Amino acid sequence: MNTVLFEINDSVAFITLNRPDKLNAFNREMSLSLQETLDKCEKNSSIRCVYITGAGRAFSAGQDLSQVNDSEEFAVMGKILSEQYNPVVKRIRNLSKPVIAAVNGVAAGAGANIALCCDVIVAAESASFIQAFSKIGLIPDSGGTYFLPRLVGFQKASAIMMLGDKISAKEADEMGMIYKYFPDKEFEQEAEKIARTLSSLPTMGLAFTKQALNKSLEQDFEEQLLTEGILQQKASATNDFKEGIKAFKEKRRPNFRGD
Ligand code: T3D
Repeated sequence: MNTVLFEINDSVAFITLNRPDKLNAFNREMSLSLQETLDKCEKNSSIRCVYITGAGRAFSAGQDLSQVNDSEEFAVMGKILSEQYNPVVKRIRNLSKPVIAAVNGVAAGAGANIALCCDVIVAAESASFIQAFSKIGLIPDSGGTYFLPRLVGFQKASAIMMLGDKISAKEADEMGMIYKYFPDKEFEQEAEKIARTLSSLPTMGLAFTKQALNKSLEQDFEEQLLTEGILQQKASATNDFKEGIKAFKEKRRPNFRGD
């Protein structure tokens, strides 16, 4: 069975974490397969949005704990992070296309933090987010200590990570952890609609927006203004910018092609 399913529909790449009997917990194969799949998305210029979800009732329960047996295996965790999780979150942040996390069910541990590094995070009403690490004596990883305080503020992040609370989609929405949540019945349709909208926008402009946002996490105001200037110049050299201006003047909807 493929641990990661991949399908291109129009210009959206649908990636499904596929170990439903383990709540899509990550083993090495699934992490490496996800990395390869994200590389395919980067290389394929027909893909203009990437959609990540989980098979079955979960988004992902994080590291597969059934494969962690003793203290010897825990000793190699640094390696697991550098080979299995960090490359995934780095690929998502550096991908030159928007990535939407469609959190269909529980997202725990690294599963939660992989969702939290995506560009747009939407959830089904019954989904939840759990920083499960403290329950097993670990620290939050996969970029969680970077993104969560920036999303919800230092205090909320600190408490959520230490207590390992189960955060409902509604709570996650209210505290700014996610973009939106939808009733379960409408979730898939609504999440896909957002993905299709993203895929119809000026892809290069969105890539530059993503670069600017990445920089904003580490730069001061003056540096950020410089970055905006450089990236705006690049955006203004795209065909989609020309099309955007032309369509505005002709009072019609723009037809962006992503170049
Ligand atoms: O270097 C490193 O390795 C460090 C990397 C760390 C990254 C991490 O992600 S650490 C955190 C790992 N994840 C967890 O601690 C979460 C563990 N799971 C849970 O807390 C709960 O399962 C959930 C809250 C996610 C869901 O609860 P619930 O009640 O809906 O389902 P359940 O009954 O607990 O689980 C259903 C099945 O999935 C069950 O299997 P069974 O009994 O039906 O055969 C359960 O064992 C399995 N499962 C759930 N999570 C995992 C898992 N199997 C393996 N690994 C899991 N993480």
